[in-house]
Amino acid sequence: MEKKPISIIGMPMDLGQGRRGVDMGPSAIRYASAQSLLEGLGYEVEDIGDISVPSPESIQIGNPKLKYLTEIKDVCEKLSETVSSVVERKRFPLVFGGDHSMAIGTIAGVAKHYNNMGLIWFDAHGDLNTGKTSPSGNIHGMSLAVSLGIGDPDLVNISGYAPKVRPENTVIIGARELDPGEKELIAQLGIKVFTMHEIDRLGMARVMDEAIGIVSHDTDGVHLSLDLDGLDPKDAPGVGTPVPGGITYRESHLAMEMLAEAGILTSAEFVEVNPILDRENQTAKVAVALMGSVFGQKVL
Ligand code: B3U
Ligand code: MN
Ligand code: MN
Repeated sequence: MEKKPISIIGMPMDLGQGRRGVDMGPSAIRYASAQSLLEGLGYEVEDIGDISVPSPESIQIGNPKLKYLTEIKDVCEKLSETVSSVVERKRFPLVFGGDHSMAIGTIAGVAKHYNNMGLIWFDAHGDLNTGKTSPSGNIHGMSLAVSLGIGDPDLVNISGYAPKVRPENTVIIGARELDPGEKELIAQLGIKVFTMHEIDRLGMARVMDEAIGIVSHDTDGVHLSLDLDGLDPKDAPGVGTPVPGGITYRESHLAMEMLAEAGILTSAEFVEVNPILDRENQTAKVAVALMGSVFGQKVL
């Protein structure tokens, strides 16, 4: 497989959720030696640094149903531009986060370069709320809906086009906590969701075969948005909203290895690493180990 040069971007964002610390995720992932691992696998890697994100102490929360909307829109526009310029330079954007509202920016930046982009949303949650259905007002629980063109127009129209992805090209893997409005949207849009039930019943290998089939059917690029809370909290404790009964370390590696074998990914982000809630940087280390598998690391 061709080893496309990689550009790392940090998104030290914590405005989209309720707990401080996830803004330090990019540092923790860098500290876990992401760049040297990828270089060891034979990639040319540049780190273009962090997008500048205001701290919540310096701004107002605004509308409680869409907390920090203005600032999240602004920083997602910046992230989108940076990600887009990486794609223009024929490099692979690899974004470290940061809360999952950042996916609005990452996806806005990549999807404009594809006619029909596939999307893998690896997460305990659906992130399919809107300002109307969200129980929290936290925008990290809305980022998939926004990318599908549903929600607040300021977010939906970031980078001047919408929607970014189509429901038939989207899969969710690892879901085990969905709000009523999210379930309605899944039924309405017909999004394929591999909940923990399907993972237990079919096994991760079959789930990934099916997921890869869906996101690569008639698409010309595939983005991986990996929320570390998709994993079981025993394996990835450093996340803001842990949900028991998640994807194991081994299953998640198999999923990443199968993506590497399929050779379909054109961009990726690893999000929701919260070093304050973590134990000895375990969750950032898991994120980096999974990146190794995504980029082709094998035992033999
Ligand atoms: N669905 C809930 C909780 C949540 C979403 N994403 C995360 N937590 N990480 C909400 O607030 O939208
Ligand atoms: Mn998420
Ligand atoms: Mn989640």
